[in-house]
Amino acid sequence: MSFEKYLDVKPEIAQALAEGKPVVGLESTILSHGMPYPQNMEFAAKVEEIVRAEGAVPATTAIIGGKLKVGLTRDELMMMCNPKDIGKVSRRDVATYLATGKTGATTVTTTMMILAMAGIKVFATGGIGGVHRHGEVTMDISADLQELANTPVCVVCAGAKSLLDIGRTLEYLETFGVPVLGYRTDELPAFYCKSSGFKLDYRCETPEEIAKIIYTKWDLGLKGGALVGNPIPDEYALDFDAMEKVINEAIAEADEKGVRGKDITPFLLSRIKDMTEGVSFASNLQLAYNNARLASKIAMALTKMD
Ligand code: PSU
Ligand code: MN
Repeated sequence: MSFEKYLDVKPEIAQALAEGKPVVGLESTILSHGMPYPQNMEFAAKVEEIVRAEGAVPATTAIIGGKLKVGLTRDELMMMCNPKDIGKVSRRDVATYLATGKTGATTVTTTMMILAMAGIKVFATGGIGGVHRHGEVTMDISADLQELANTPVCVVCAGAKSLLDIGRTLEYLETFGVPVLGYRTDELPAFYCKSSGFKLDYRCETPEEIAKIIYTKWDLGLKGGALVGNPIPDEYALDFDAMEKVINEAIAEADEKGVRGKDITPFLLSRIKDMTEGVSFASNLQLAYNNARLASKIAMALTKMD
């Protein structure tokens, strides 16, 4: 057994890690299945630039040619933006994609897996998966939550969309021992909206405070990751009730069409974008940039503790 032979770490990233410099992981499902083509191409390049501007090295992950890629070339990055023939890869799919050489975009789950193998501790995304509404009946619970329970990566997100059952998502994380930290907020943010109505137990005011908590967790030998909820900047935040209406409509449409399993999240994301005529997409971009900035600062603070 050895995962190293499957791992392909870009030289720039390997060097940064060897020198103890900050590296920030980024996922590719947000490109392939979370954002529309071709607008996602601009996002893919810009989010990496933002990490660099903060003084960290970006590491976007994907599965390409039988390898777990840590860091993509410009061409690979652009290839991941065109969802044709690119699968959405969760933990259960990894071995199949590696063994068959298929190209796969990594979700929060698989990005965490690959980052942990490479020794990267901080990861910026948009929103995580969670317990779906009526998840207590359908058992549709994102593998992202189990990964947070088991894999030592700190995930910076803008909370979870209210297309999920946010309350049950937090209950699940509590059961599995995942710290959820609010960055300058008392509530878990709801992606496009600054607050969800669900209180968090911990509010942190600085990236250093967050770094100290996760450092301590791992120093103790506790397994698993941590989740940071970073609210969308004021100027891009959308109205909760207005979004709720759109989301309810999108869910009803998914039910009617019988959309199931791993197709649900991408279906809802794309319907929400169309129904809000792109306003929600502009917010989506900004919250992801905002998370990349905070993740870079946390990664920087962590390098000073190690
Ligand atoms: N939520 C978003 N945008 C996304 C995703 C979730 O707002 O792009 C993606 C992430 O890659 C996440 C995945 O890990 O969807 C969760 O999918 P599922 O619900 O099938 O577990
Ligand atoms: Mn699911």
